[in-house]
Amino acid sequence: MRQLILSGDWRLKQRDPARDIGDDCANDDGWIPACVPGTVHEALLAAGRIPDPFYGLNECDVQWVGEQDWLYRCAFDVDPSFLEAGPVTLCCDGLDTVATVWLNGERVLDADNMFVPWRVDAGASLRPGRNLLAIVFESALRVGKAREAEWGVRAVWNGDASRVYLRKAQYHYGWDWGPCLLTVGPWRPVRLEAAFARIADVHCPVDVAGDLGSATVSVHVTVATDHAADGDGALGVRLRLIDPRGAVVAQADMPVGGAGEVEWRFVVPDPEIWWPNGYGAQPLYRLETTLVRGDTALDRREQRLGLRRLRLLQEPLAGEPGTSFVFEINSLPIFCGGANWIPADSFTTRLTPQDYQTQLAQAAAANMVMLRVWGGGVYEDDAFYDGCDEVGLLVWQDFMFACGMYPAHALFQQSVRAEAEAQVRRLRHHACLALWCGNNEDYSIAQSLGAYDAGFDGDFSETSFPARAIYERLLPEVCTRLDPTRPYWPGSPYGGGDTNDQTVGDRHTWDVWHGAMAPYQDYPRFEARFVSEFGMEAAPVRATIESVTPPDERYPQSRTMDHHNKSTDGPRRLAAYLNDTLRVRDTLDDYIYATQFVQSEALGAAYRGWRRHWHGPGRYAVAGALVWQLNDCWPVTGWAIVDFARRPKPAYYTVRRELAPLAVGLARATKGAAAWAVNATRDTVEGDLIVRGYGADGAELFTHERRVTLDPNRATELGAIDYDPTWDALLVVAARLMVRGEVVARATLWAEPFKYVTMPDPAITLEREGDRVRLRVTSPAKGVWLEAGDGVEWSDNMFDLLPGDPQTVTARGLGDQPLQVRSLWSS
Ligand code: BMA
Repeated sequence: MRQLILSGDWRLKQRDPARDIGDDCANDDGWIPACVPGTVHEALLAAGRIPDPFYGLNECDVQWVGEQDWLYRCAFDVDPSFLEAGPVTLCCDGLDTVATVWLNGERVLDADNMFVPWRVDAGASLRPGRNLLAIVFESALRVGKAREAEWGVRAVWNGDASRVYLRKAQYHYGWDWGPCLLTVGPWRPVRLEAAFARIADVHCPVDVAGDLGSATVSVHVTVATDHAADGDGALGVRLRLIDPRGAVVAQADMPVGGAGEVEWRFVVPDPEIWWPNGYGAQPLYRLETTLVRGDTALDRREQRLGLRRLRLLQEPLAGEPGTSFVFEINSLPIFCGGANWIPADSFTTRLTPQDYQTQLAQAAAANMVMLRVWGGGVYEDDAFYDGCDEVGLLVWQDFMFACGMYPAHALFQQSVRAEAEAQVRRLRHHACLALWCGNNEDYSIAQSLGAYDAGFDGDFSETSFPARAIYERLLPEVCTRLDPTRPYWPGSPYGGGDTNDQTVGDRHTWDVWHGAMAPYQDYPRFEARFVSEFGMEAAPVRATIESVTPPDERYPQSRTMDHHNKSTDGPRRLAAYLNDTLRVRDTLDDYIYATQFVQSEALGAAYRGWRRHWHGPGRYAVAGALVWQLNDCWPVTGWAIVDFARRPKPAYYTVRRELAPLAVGLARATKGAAAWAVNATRDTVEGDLIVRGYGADGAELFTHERRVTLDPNRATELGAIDYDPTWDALLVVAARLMVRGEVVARATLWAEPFKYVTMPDPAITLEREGDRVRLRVTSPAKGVWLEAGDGVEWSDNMFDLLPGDPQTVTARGLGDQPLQVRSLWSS
């Protein structure tokens, strides 16, 4: 197979509807250079035709871009030898979204799904020498509105309602954390393929035995041939399975039969097993598939395979109603601490493999085990899934539907089927992929409209929730047929008669922040079998704010700050949580710290409270917690724990501590406090629990010490810490879990709310030695936040410091940079 990637001389201009396409292409006015893959906004930005949409209020000034049609053109040369290499196919791997493609004036493709890789025969239109490819992109907004006018207005949360009619990334329409930037463009490569025969598909499901003693890789290769080339030597497929060190562990050579299907089964004894982050290594085998004719290799595919065993267990629980929702990997139940992932930029074509590596490394370093690719974004780039395979992050993969009452008419379903088949085929070989999920919150919005009758199982097209035909019929059929080894889940949240059921399936716990705006301290009681969303807003890191905020707008309630908080009543809800928790101050730095403090406390309470319910076999009452959200697509005050500039917010470190293999927890109890610890390792851990009570002046009021045994892979209750909870003098109770003399985990329980506590400045003292910083205090310090320049990797941050328990953090890259330290009561 020969390939010609059309990434060279692309031009772009606004389409002139008064001209026919030929004239418009020929007319030299108005063209600007364009990158492919890329988007119109990026080209206009590069040409200085629009301001940076992220800066200030500029988003409002660039909406016209989404209302226009745009014309791309690319002139390219084809060598005659290319045409001799076989029939030529034009491949448009991703067109956003409603596009018409013209090759030398011939209309060769009508596309209207951003998630479908389009392939059309280019033979008749292509010629040796100079060729012209033109792509017209229609305004998604206009097309959506037209379909809405024809098919009816449908309900949505977030963005313009017409979005449900377009198979386009839904967050482009604006979301409660993102700007409305209705991009258009070839967001994936455009290329020509010439081949008489090629590898059309390789399916290689892996089956690992329960005892992990062997693995079977069943390989199904589909070869597409053009019989014009028959006769000069038989077609064959060579398979090679290569171990993580590069040694060929098995190979096979097979002739390609008439149907073009080839099957082979490799059995790997004592396989190197792929484990999620924190549970072992992520060895990756390589499966090489080569299409040969005689000694000539015609085409080649390589896939990296992690050999692991995956099950989703929904079983009765001892002493609890409902059923569990446990991901079992390699016969080991795994508590899935992690986060929701959204597209890491409004313009994903700007992202580099390095961007993905950085963010995935941040997630893995935070002891996360799972990321959920959320249904309002995109099926991510290969670099994302490759990265998750490499660092051991399991992926909960939504199909791209979010917060809407989607149509389900035949044309729409046809488009969705093509999309689902293409994406399942593309992603199914990844070891990281743990679950296919039908949509995000479409059952929630349907339920809120009274349109969801869980018991109904008839013809959904006759109901006011026709999209069930997609989530409960179309998508499961595609997944079962093309990827039978992986579980499918109809939606998130889903399970039981009520999408908010706490005893079955997954749940979006928004009782805190949305809905009742419950205090974050109540998070533990909003547990569920699997919490797939929850969150608290916080401002980004100051440097990120400054990157998009004019100097005179750098105060908490400025128009620009409000514009960069997209949540419904976002600034008001934040103000409420700040008011409930802290003494409000008015500088931007105080506001940033205060919002980040509350986010840190809130997420800590949630993870700590829910992981306590990971009680062991038959009692995994809460088996996962995925925070909304890991990342951002632009600079914004929002739920992310790592801001758009990849700068971790304080909550990032709190999450990391709460998801550490060993963690300890304290909670108020009638006669003092209750303590527990989590041991996520596969070994029993012997240690010491030391619990001290301190007064505001740092005086030690009591100490409890006890030997503890922590069984593997569960939370263990460590009993009561008795003290008089009304003891005014008592400010904070602090627990340390010690193993072999080392502190492996800490927890604190403070008198709350913090706004009622008057404290002296804790006078934090720092000793620096290279990249190590040792901190100590004489009186309790809450929320110690260390800051220096970019690029410093903190081993820990945003922690509490107690007298007699100094802490040392490593700050890789700190060098002799100035260091700021602040805490809740430091002036
Ligand atoms: C859930 C998510 C997103 C949303 C978030 C915060 O609804 O699925 O749609 O951004 O909550 O409101």
